[in-house]
This record gives sequence, structure tokens and C-alpha cells, in this order.
Amino acid sequence: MFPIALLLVAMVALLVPRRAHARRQANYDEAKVPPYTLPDPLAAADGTPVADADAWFHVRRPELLELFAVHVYGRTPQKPFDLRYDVFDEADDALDGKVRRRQVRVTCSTPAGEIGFDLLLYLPHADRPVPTFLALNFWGNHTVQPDRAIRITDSWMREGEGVADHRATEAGRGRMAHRWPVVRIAEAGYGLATLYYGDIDPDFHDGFQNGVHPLFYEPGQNKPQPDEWGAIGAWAWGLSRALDYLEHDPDVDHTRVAVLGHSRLGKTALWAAAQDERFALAISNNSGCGGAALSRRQFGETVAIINTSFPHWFAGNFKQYNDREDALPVDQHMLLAAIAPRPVYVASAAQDLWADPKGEFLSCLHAEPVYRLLGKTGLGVREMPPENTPVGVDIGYHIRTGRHDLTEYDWIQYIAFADRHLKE
Ligand code: GTR
Repeated sequence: MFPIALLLVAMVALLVPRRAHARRQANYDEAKVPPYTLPDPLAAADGTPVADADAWFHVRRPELLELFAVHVYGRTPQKPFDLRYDVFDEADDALDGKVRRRQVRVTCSTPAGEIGFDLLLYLPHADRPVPTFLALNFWGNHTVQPDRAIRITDSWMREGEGVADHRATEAGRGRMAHRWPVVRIAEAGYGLATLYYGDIDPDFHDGFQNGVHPLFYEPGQNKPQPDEWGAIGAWAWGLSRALDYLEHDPDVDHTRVAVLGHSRLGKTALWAAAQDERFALAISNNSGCGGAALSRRQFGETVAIINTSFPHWFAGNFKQYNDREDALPVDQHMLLAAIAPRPVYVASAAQDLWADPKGEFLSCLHAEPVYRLLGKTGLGVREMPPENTPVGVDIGYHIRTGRHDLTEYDWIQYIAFADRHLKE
């Protein structure tokens, strides 16, 4: 009996995926959060206090972007490329006539080759350019609404409902519509522009042979250097290319584009907004480790766990900080600060302890001094609010009841926040 029981235990242990294992190992006890000291966003690398907006924009912000690039997300290549936009679908009467739809193929070419993505736009019936939410999606544009006209991507996709042999199928159409309340967004006067993240870089570790990375390799190079971009950097690049297109769309007010993302795509939205000042507002939905959550708290998912589960997301250099969060020259409050004075909203979910809601709130709190330096209020509260009680001024925050997801409740807050900051 005994050896059989042992054998069973061993078999179960082998079958439990590595991530489930990591989740069990993670700390969820506030009392076990290690003591830590956060790096000061308002002290330059040489120790000089950052005393005014000029020093922030010309010294400290560039320093922070460089530190995040070299140590966390990797540098984004600065080589030239060409972009081409082909509008291949227009409809004035989408979703029962409630909105307009447009689909655009955006193609980026370099001497090393081409990559492209479909951008799906839903726009309100309006007589002037509208502020617009821009977001990457996880499962393809066709999952965003049950709208037969949405073209299905042929890029690699993680296995899931409506996916067969790593390709999206018709069965997935509209499957994620609960995350994209398009009509509500349009009725509030906003457009929604979305693209599939796997069109930019498939989300598995193939040594950076597929996706956008190879387009920017130096002659003879076949993988990013330790300080060059991983997948998050690539996805963030894709958001900026979508914004390049939006600058040309006559129905979008490109000066009022809010970049939004959920989870790994929330990490991506923050990194995109930090780097690209054309984004007028940024929204992080349940972004957690490597997103809005403070790494030094080591609560829920940690740097070591994320680098082990997803070795392709960050720069190679980030692995040096596995179990050494204290050695990081930055923490994630500085990523929010790099977006200042532009408004940023961080949302947590009460059951999403893996993403460390308190660590997400504290990032907002500790980004505030930079907003204040720039003449803004920032968060405007000191205490974490109760569930379903949005707070904040230029930095918005809520923790809603429920699990890790992008919900209608979240959207209602984002629209209200955008109304305060993007509407004239
Ligand atoms: C989790 C990962 C998180 C988060 C999430 C997601 O498994 O550990 O960091 O990014 O995936 O993107 O859904």
C-alpha cells in the first residue's frame, strides 16, 4: 500500500505544472513581506535631488527609461522601418447600427523583412475625431465582438477555447466580448482600437526567431542582447505602431489616445506609455508583477517566478534580479512616474492576490511625488480604499471585488477617468 501511495504522490507532483507549483510557493502573508527601501524617483543617479520639471524631463526621466530598458524590459531598437496602412474594411452600421467599424492592415517593413497586424476599430457615430482607447487583445480581434466581418488572424495562438493547432478558428468569434463593451464605450463618445498581441510576437519562448525581433537584428545577430527587448518590449512597440496609424485616421483624435491593457498586456501598456509620450493616458488592469506591483514586496508572483514561467517576456538582464529585488535600480512606482504628468489608472481585483493589489496601490502612492513636482495632485489619498471605491486624481486606483479579469465595472471607471482627463 505504502509504495503505491508514494508512487501516486510522485506522479501527481510530476503532473502539476510548474506555474501551479510557483503559485503555491508564493507568499500571500502580509507579515512575511520583507522590509525594503524603494529607490527614490526624485534623486538622480548621482544623488542630486530632482527639484524641478526641467530636471525631471531632462535628467531623471531619461535615466529611468534607460534603467527600465537595460534592467527590466530591454531596449527597443531604434533602427528605421517603413509603415504601410491598408484600410480593408469600413462599415457605418456595425453592431446593429450602433457603431462604425474599420479594419486596417498595418505592415512594418525593414530590409530584413515584414510584419503586419490587423487593427480593428469601433467608432461612435460622431462628427469630429474622437478620443480612443487602444488595447492589445489576447485571443484575436474576432473574439472581441460576435461580428462576422472581423478578420481572423492566422498568427500563432496559445491553445484555448476556439483555438485549434495554435490557430484561431471561427468558434472563437465573440468569445471575449465580455471584456470589450464596445457599445458602452461608443455611447460614451470613445473609439476602441484593438490588435492581437500575437501578431506582433507569438507568446512562447522560441529564442526570438518569430515575431518582430528578427526584423531588427544586426547582421549575424540571432537573438536579443541581454539589454535588448523581450516580448513585452515587442508588444509595447506594436502599440506605438498602432498609434502611428491612429495619427492618420481622420476619425480618431490621436492627441487623446488612452492605452489600456489587462495582465501581461497591462505591463505592456505601462511600458508603452512610459516610453511613448504620445499616449495621453494609460490604464493598467490587474498588471501585477513587472507591471504596476512593487517588485520588492515579493508578494504573489515574484521576479524569479515570472522569469522562470515566462523567460521570454523581459530583457535577459532582468533574470539577474531573481530573488534579488533589492538590487534592482528601479521599482515599479518609477514606471508609473515615467508616465507623469499624464494621467494613469491602476486597477486591482480583490481575489487577484497573485498580482499583489496592495503592491499595485503602493506604486501609485510612491509615484505621486513626481506628479506633485509637475504641479499635479497624483493619487490624492494615503490609504488603500475599500473594494469598489475608486480614488485618485491624476493617478486613479480601484480594487474591485472578484477575480483577475477585465470587467464592465473596470470599464465604467476607465471611461469616467477618461471623461475627467480627455474630454474638453
Ligand atoms: C500569469 C502571469 C501574470 C499575468 C497573467 C496574464 O500567469 O503570471 O504575470 O501576466 O499570466 O497575463 O494573464
